Amino acid sequence: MGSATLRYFCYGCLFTSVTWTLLLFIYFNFSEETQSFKYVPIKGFEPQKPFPKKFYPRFVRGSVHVPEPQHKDSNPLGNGAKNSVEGDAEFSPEMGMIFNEQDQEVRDLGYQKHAFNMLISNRLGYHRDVPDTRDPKCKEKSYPPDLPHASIVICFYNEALSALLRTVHGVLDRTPSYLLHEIILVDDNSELDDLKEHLGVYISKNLPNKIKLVRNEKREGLIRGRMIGASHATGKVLVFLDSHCEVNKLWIQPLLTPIRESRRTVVCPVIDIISADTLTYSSSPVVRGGFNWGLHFKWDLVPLSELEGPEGATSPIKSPTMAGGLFAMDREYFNELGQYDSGMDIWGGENLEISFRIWMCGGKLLIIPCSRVGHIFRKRRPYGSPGGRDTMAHNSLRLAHVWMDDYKEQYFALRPELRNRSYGNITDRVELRKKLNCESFKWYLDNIYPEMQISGPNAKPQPPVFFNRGQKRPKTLQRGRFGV
Ligand code: UD2
Ligand code: MN
Repeated sequence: MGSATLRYFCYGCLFTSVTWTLLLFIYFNFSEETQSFKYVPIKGFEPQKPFPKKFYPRFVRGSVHVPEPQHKDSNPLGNGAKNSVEGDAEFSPEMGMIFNEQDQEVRDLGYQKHAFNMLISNRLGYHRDVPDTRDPKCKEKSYPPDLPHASIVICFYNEALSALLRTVHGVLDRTPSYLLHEIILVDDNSELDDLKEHLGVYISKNLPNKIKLVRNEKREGLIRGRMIGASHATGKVLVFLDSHCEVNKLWIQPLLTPIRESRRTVVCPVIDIISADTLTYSSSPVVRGGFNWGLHFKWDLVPLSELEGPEGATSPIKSPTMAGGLFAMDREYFNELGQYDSGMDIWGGENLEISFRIWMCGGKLLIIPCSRVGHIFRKRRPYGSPGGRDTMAHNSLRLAHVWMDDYKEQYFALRPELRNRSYGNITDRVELRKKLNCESFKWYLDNIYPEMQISGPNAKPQPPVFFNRGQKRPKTLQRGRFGV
């Protein structure tokens, strides 16, 4: 009798635990929260499919808020999952999981306001290691000890606080202190609450004195914003970064070295890709900047002739244009060369304008393969311009009229509606071009960008261009990788 009771008791326990296991299994595998991940493209997983079952959560965690000051190795999930990655970037799927409504809200708000996954950005915190994406030969290079020190200028408008502070801490963590003269943050009159008092308090309480915050009283746009930042700078070299970047190992020494050799050399790092959906950091191929007659920036493969030197793929590469966001330049040279066109508004075109100006007025623009900086590539620009104006067209018109001589007709052939559009006063910029004794646009095309195809009556046969044979067309060569 006793043993039968014990047997039924054991069966009962077994039945209860099996039922609970089943119920929990169904809850975690088929709840709406976990299903929402199927829309998050994860590197290495097929899009539109849910995570493999083994990555589903086993228990529910609290929400993650934008963290308070963090030490280098802390992880806001508090679960031992690594923020850092060695070698190839691996995504920890837990980082993107939604455990409760608040997580869902942060994620939705992030996509809406910043066009990237703010939930993951917040969870990554302010410090993370990134994979060393440099060519192995870069590790054998050494740099002079007496490099000029740098002022880093970072303009931001309504940036996600975690992305902005990861940009700042990344610079602090991976730049030797003697080369970092200061970081100047220019708030372009952001409206988001946590960029107001909270950011000011965070900086004064937790960051060294060399981090300065300048607030614009009205929205200026990134072009005048950078000029304002540069006017506060006192370092020998200016380094401009977007507010959602992560610098890589030994990033600044290779940029400062060519500037030390020649103050008229302007340099850009290779821009690695930080995914907007997963925040994974991955390597970009070494490509160079070009443009098309619509005056859009584009990436081009590097001609073989540029790769044939003794240092091969690690030597600086001449680039006809820059992407715009990430570059370094001697500060006095920046001023001499006319800074930027202050008549340009909000976003667009300034990168081609400064590129043409550098080459046409006696400078040099190089991409430095051993310097790498990651940038969050969003699928759309998350902000507009006051009055919804097309600032890209306005800025492009200004640069076409100042720098492109008769070749501006190529632009108007594609954009006839802009031919009679007003573009403000360009007298100062035309005078600057004269004062600096700059070359013609034809000189630029013949000598710096002979690959540019000219359509219409000016067309002439193009010299053959040899690209790396068999090289797969890199993803970054697609148009529209920068903003929209
Ligand atoms: C690319 C460049 C960007 C700029 C732009 C053309 C890279 C990686 N990025 O677009 O630097 O050259 O092409 O103009 O090469 N910002 C302000 N005020 C504004 C608007 C933007 O401060 O009114 C800030 C913004 O927060 C960011 C930076 O300017 O830190 C660049 O803006 P973006 O990230 O929207 O530009 P992006 O990367 O699409
Ligand atoms: Mn950007």
